[in-house]
Amino acid sequence: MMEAARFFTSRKVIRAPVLNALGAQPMRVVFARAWLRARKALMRRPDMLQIARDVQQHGFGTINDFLPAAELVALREQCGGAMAGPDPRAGLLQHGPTARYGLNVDAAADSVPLAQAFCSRPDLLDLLSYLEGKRIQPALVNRVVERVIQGDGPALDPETELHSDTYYSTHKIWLYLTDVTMDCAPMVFVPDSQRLDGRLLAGMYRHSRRCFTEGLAMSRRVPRSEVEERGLQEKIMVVPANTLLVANTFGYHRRVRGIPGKDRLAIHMSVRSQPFLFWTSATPQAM
Ligand SMILES: O=C(O)CCC(=O)C(=O)O
Ligand SMILES: [Fe+2]
Repeated sequence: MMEAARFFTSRKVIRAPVLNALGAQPMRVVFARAWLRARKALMRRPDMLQIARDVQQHGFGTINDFLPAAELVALREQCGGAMAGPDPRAGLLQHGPTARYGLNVDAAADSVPLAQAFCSRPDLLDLLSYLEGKRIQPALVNRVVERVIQGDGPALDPETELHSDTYYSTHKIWLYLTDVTMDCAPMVFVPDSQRLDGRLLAGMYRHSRRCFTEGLAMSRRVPRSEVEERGLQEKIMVVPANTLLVANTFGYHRRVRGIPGKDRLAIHMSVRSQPFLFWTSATPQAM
């Protein structure tokens, strides 16, 4: 019973070597995907149907010129101002030399009301709900103004390593407020890497077994050989400001190492729900 309960958690890997040896991890991957499909079949289709299809088929989708130009300018000014300091309420995640600030749009609604309004758009919540196959409550979405600043030095930014966030489909949205050039560490996504096949499942199996012996709690790092063997190729998300990017971060992704001092600014929404339930948990922890 205990063992079965562990199978159905949102933990990245089950801490039970026997279960892992028996292939519990690839089994969870297959079950979680099948269950997501079944839930989605019960959902109303979202208004943003084309990008929903792109994410379903290729693991990601983009929309250029998402907002009217004047709205983008106002949003960028407000968010840029709040992050310039940055606002002391912004949380800092230091990834090696890279500083990632996230200002919660609800906690800082007084300084970034436009960002809060953006994150409350019903069309975006409907899109997230459809992709997750369950009604996503706004309070359970991690909604931040995100500034990623490139630092100096030899340390590794772990997010520059190709990885898959967890063992089930999980979705993130960015609206880039500034142009994303090579210098400011664009995201890289491997189209179609979210599809299930034998090589992916074998990689998940090996990772789950190593996790226990090597004490790894991290998202699975994906070897280059796995990308090549699957016939896949990276796509670098160099995109102009005002691009909306939606990704299933079960798919392989990373960010490029940029030039020290360069940064990018975005509004970011993410959700990490319980894969086997019809509802989301109250822990919007989603790296
Ligand atoms: O900085 C990025 O674009 C991607 C970071 C990442 O790996 C993630 O958000 O899951
Ligand atoms: Fe990630």
